[in-house]
Amino acid sequence: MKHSILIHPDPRLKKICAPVADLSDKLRLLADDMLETMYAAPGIGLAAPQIGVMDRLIVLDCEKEEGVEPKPLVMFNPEIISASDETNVYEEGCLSIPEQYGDIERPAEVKVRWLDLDGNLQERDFDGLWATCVQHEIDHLNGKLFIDYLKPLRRQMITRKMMKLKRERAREAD
Ligand code: K1U
Ligand code: ZN
Repeated sequence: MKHSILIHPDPRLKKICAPVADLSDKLRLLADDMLETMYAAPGIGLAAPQIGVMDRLIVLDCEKEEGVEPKPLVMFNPEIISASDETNVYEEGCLSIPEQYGDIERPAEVKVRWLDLDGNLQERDFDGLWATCVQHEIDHLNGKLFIDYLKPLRRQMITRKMMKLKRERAREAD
């Protein structure tokens, strides 16, 4: 089932999410729903709080080449266990902040540990867009948005635009 994506500002996008204690079929179904929601958006990542679920769960698929098999990843309780000194700047977007972009500097390579759908611990190095995306999604679990890295004035401008967008969408739904 496809879910609707929360738009900034929303208090749920500012909260720290709780670790997942036990993997259940309900959580596996939620991960499936999140992948469906991400692909439909379309996006390359999605974090549970973006659909109003305050669990530490993210999904991502940064394989953008057409005709190539999708490479979905589902991560419960993801943790960055090391990060490179070398950094990368990428023009990031966010499904919770539609049509707004910003150049964000982050570590170029990260090692991430997480629980997979079978409850097995996984560890893998990410670079390129995968590294940027996994850091962006883990930030969501800690109530952090890419605009929090921007200068206050730019952040305020984007927030005002989003408030206007939400008012317009609410009026259309009436
Ligand atoms: O978390 C999110 O809001 C999803 C976001 C992830 C992200 C994008 C760019 C850099 C870091 C993290 C998106 O997927 S925005 C949409 C997007 O980037 C995209 C959509 C379709 C094709 C390719 C990219
Ligand atoms: Zn985002």
